[in-house]
Amino acid sequence: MLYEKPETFRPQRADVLTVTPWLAPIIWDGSFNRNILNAQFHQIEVRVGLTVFAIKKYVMFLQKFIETAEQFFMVGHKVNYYVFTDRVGEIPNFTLAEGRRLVVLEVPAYKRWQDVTMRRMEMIRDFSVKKFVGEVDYLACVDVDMVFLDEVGVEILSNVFGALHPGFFEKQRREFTYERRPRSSAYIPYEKGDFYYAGGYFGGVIEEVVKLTNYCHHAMMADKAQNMEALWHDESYLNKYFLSYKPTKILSPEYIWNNYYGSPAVVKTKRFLGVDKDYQKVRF
Ligand code: UD2
Repeated sequence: MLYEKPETFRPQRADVLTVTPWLAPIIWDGSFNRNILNAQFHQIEVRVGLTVFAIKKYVMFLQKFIETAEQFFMVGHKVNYYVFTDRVGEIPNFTLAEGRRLVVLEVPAYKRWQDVTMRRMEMIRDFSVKKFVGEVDYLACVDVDMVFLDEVGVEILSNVFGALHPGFFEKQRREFTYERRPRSSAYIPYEKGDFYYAGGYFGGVIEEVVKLTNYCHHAMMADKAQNMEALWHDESYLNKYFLSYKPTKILSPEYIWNNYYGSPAVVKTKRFLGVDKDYQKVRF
């Protein structure tokens, strides 16, 4: 394969931070060569699992999610879609490309929407240990009310990764909506914090995903035992986890955009976009 030599004195992106102080790359468009990465990951025949929850009415988002994932997610690689749902009978049939399969996992539906989103941690942990570990090398765990608009490939893969929340990547520490009550297990004081990570995107090798989800689930249960729930639910606990256990790769907000935040110049492509939804209608 032929490609341009990397130039020591010419950064690939000079307008954004592309590496953290703990030396984790931050993935922005133009900062990597997908062909080089694909060749590396084909050599190890990487297998990627994509977990997604379609509980109750959210099953309506699955069709577009999978159709667009077939166009843009890990094209050319082995992919297992793991669909967690309480409505097995409503999962449409999909025609998938070679090397890709969809696995439906029947799980209970919690009554409150907050519990639906938070309990994802426990379910991902449990299925990782009993199933995913033997089937895939990496997991990416995302929201379902999303569509892929551009390529999301092996550049996202790393030991443990998170994504910058589109609403906060330009903000200061004090403006992050971390949980600020010291009693909560998700508590982060105002003088701490690196980034504000989106709840709807994390992943890594199975062992790391088990560590992350187990930590978050236990933190949630500890809060529940004292009648507390962190401000932004699973997202708050995820942010707490990443403060102590730094991600080894961070995805720019291209990977979890929402048009509510407009189109800033640094975001050169919107790879994965939130679908507008009427919260009242879909959650209740
Ligand atoms: C944000 C986060 C989300 C979570 C939540 C916590 C992003 C893009 N999203 O989204 O990950 O941290 O805040 O408050 O960062 N779900 C169902 N059925 C339901 C309710 C939820 O399947 O009845 C699943 C579904 O996969 C959905 C996810 O839970 O995508 C998160 O719920 P949401 O999309 O309603 O949360 P939202 O938009 O507040």
